[in-house]
Amino acid sequence: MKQDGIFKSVCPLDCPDQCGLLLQKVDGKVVKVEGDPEHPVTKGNICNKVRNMTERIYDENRLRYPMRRIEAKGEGRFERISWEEAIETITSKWKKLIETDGPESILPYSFYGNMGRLNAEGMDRRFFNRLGASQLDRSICSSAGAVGYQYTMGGSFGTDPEDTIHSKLILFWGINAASTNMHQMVLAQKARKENGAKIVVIDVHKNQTGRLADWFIPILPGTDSALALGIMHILFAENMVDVSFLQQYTVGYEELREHVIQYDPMTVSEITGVPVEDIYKLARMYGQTSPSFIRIGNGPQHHDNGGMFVRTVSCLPALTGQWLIKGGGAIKGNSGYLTINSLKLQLPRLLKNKQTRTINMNQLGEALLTLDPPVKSLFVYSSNPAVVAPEGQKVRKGLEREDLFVVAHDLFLTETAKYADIVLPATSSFENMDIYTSYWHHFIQIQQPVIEPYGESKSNVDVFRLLAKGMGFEEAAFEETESEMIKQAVERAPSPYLGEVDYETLLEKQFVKAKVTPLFPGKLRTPCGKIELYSTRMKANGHPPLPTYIPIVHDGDHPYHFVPAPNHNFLNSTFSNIQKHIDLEKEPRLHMNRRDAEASGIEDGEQVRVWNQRGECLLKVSVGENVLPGVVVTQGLWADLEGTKQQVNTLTPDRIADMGGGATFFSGRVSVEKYTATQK
Ligand SMILES: Nc1nc2c(c(=O)[nH]1)N[C@H]1C(S)=C(S)[C@@H](COP(=O)(O)OP(=O)(O)OC[C@H]3O[C@@H](n4cnc5c(=O)[nH]c(N)nc54)[C@H](O)[C@@H]3O)O[C@H]1N2
Ligand SMILES: Nc1nc2c(c(=O)[nH]1)N[C@H]1C(S)=C(S)[C@@H](COP(=O)(O)OP(=O)(O)OC[C@H]3O[C@@H](n4cnc5c(=O)[nH]c(N)nc54)[C@H](O)[C@@H]3O)O[C@H]1N2
Ligand code: SF4
Ligand SMILES: [Mo]
Repeated sequence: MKQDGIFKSVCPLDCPDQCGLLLQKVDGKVVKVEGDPEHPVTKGNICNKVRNMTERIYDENRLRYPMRRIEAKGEGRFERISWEEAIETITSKWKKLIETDGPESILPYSFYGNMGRLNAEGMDRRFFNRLGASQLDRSICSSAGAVGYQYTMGGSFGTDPEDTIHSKLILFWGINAASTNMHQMVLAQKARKENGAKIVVIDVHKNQTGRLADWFIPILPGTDSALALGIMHILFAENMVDVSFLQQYTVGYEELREHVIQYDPMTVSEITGVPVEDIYKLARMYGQTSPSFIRIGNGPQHHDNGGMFVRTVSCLPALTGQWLIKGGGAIKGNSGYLTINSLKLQLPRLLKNKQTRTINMNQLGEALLTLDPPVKSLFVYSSNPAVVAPEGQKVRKGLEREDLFVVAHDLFLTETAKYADIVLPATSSFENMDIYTSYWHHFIQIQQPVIEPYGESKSNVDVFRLLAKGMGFEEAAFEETESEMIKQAVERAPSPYLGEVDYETLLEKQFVKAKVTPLFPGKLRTPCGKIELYSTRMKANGHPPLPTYIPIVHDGDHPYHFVPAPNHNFLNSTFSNIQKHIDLEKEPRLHMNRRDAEASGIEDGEQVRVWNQRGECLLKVSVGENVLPGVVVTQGLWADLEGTKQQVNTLTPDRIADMGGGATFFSGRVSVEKYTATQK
C-alpha cells in the first residue's frame, strides 16, 4: 500500500448518488476527500457530509479495540479485551445457546451503514445462514415502495438518470433531492437551464428541495395516491392519454379509466389539501409535457399505504407513453439493472432449516420484548437501531434485557452499542476491498483499501470469517478472499446488463456502466410481461388490483400529523455524533404552521414538548408556512447529545405498511405543547 498519493474511491453511504471519490493521502492518513471529476454521473461534486468525512474517520471517539461491558446496559462503560477473547466469548455463548435454545435464539440486525456488497450482505449472510440464526427482514427503508413498484413495472427498473437532462418536466414526488439525491437535482437544474424544464416538487414540507422548485405543491401526509388518481382522472377525461402505448404495453387501462372516475378533482382536493385548480394545472402540465420524468421518493412510502402509493404513481408514465421517450419515465429505484449473483455471494443453501423464522426489523422492540421462543442474542452491525428504528422506547427496553447477549460491531460506541455486552471496532470502507452497485445510476464500482485498518478494527467480512472459524465452520466459503468473493458476485450475475463486467475490468476501470437497453419495446418481468395497471397478482395477495387510495391508519386522537424525515448534514444517524456535522446542522427544529402556532400560543424559537402514547421529545419550534396546518415536520436522526431529548423515533409507530413489511415512520400523530423547564 502506497503511503502518499491520490486514490480513487467510492462513497460507501446509503445514498442513491454513490459518488466517485478521490482520497488524498499524506503520511498514511486521508487528509482530503473530494469528488472524482472522471465519474460520469457525479462528475466531481460531492456533498458536504462526505467532504468532511475525515472528521469522522479520525474522530477521537472512534473505536480502536474490542471491549467488554463492565457496568449496567446503556451506561456505556467498557474495558478493553483482545480479539481472541472477544471471539471466544461470543462463540462459546452462541454454542451454548444453540444447544439450549436452538440457533433461532440468535438474531442478526444490520442495515446499510456501508453499502459495499461484501460487507453489507456477503460474508455475514453466509455466516448467519450456516449458523441457522433467525432471519431478518430488512424492510426499514424502501421495501414497501419496491414491492409497489414491482407490481406495476416488474422490478426495480426505471429511467437512466443521465437521460433526465432531456426532460422538460421533472416531478420530485416525496423526495428531498437537494439533500438526499443531489445529483438528480443537478441534472434537473441542467435540464431547466438548457431545456427550459420545469421542476415541480410535491411534499409535505417546503424544505431545501421545495425552495428550488418552479412550483411547490404542499400535500397532506399519506394522501399522494389520491392525487395521482386525480391526475389520472383528468388525463382520461381530457384525452391526454397515449392510447397506442396503453394498448401495446399495458394491461387494464380500460378498467383503470372506469375506476378513476370516482377520483374527481373535488374529492381529491378534499383528501389531499391540494386546491382543485392546482390538480387541473398539474394534470394538464403532466399530460401535455414530454419528456416528463417523476423521481419517486421514499417519503410517501413510509406510510401505512406506502406500497400502494408507489404502485399508483408508477402507473402515470404509462398513461402518457413516457417510457418510449428519452428522458421520460420515472425512477423509484434502479437496482434491478445491477443485480449481482447473490446466490453465490450469500450462499442461502447453507441455511439448512428452510422454516427458520423471519423477524421484521421494524418491530425489533416488540420482537425483543415479546417473542416466544425469545431472542437470546442480538448481533448488531452496520446499523444503529436504538436511534433509527420505530417505537424507540420499546427498542431500548428490549436491549436492556439482562438475559439478552448483545454484540455490536461499529466504528463508534453508538447508542445501540452502549447496550452491548461485547463491542467490536469496525474499519471504515476506505480500509476495505469491496464493490458498490448504485440504486440510482447504472455504475458498478470497486473500492480497494486506501488506508490501513484503524487501530485493531476489522471489516465485517473479517469479523464473520473469524466468527466462522470460532464456531468451527469448515466450509471453504469462509476462507474466500475479497477478490474471490467479488468474482463470485459479478460473474454469471443474473442481470443481463452486467454481462461484460468482471473483476479485472473493475480493477482496471474503477467504474463500469451496465449495458442497459431501453425497457420498451420489450418484455417486463411482471406476470404478463407488460405494465400492469390492473394486477391479478395484487388481487391474489389481498390488495385492490387497481391503483386505489386507502387512508392511513388512525394513530390516536392527537392533533398533528408528525413527519420526522432525514436531514441535510447527517446520513440517518451517521454523522450525528460528529461535532463538525452537528455544527453544520445546528439543532433539530419542529416546523409548524403559523395558524396552529397562534392557536396554541406557541412562538417561533420556543421549546415545545412533542408527545404521544409512545414517547416524547423536546424540540425548538420553527413557525411559518413551510407545512400545512395540522402537520408538523422535523428533520434528522439525532444522537443522544447531553442535555437533549430529541429521539424522534420514540414517537414513531412500528405498524407495518401495506406491502413489503415496510416501515410507517411518517404515519404517526402527536400533540405539541409549550415546554417550560419546570415541567416534569
Ligand atoms: N442528507 C441525507 N441524505 C440521505 C439520507 C439522510 O439521512 N441524509 N438518507 C439516505 C436514505 S437511507 C434514504 S432511504 C434516502 C431517503 O431520501 P428521500 O427519498 O428524499 O426520502 P425522505 O427524506 O425520507 O423523504 C422525502 C420527503 O418526503 C416528504 N414526505 C413525507 N411524507 C410525505 C407524504 O405523505 N407525501 C409527500 N409528497 N411527501 C412526504 C418529506 O417531507 C421529505 O421531504 O436518502 C438517502 N440520502
Ligand atoms: N424517524 C425516522 N427514522 C428512520 C428514517 C426516517 O426517515 N425517519 N429512515 C429510515 C431509513 S430509510 C433507513 S435506511 C434507516 C437507516 O438506519 P441505519 O442503517 O441504522 O443507518 P445509520 O444510522 O446510518 O447507522 C449505520 C451504522 O453503521 C455503522 N457502520 C458504517 N460502516 C460500517 C461497517 O463497514 N461495518 C459496521 N459493522 N458498521 C458500519 C455506522 O457507524 C452507523 O453507526 O433508518 C430509518 N429510520
Ligand atoms: S452521501 Fe451521497 S452525495 Fe454525499 S458523497 Fe456520498 S453518495 Fe455522494
Ligand atoms: Mo433508507
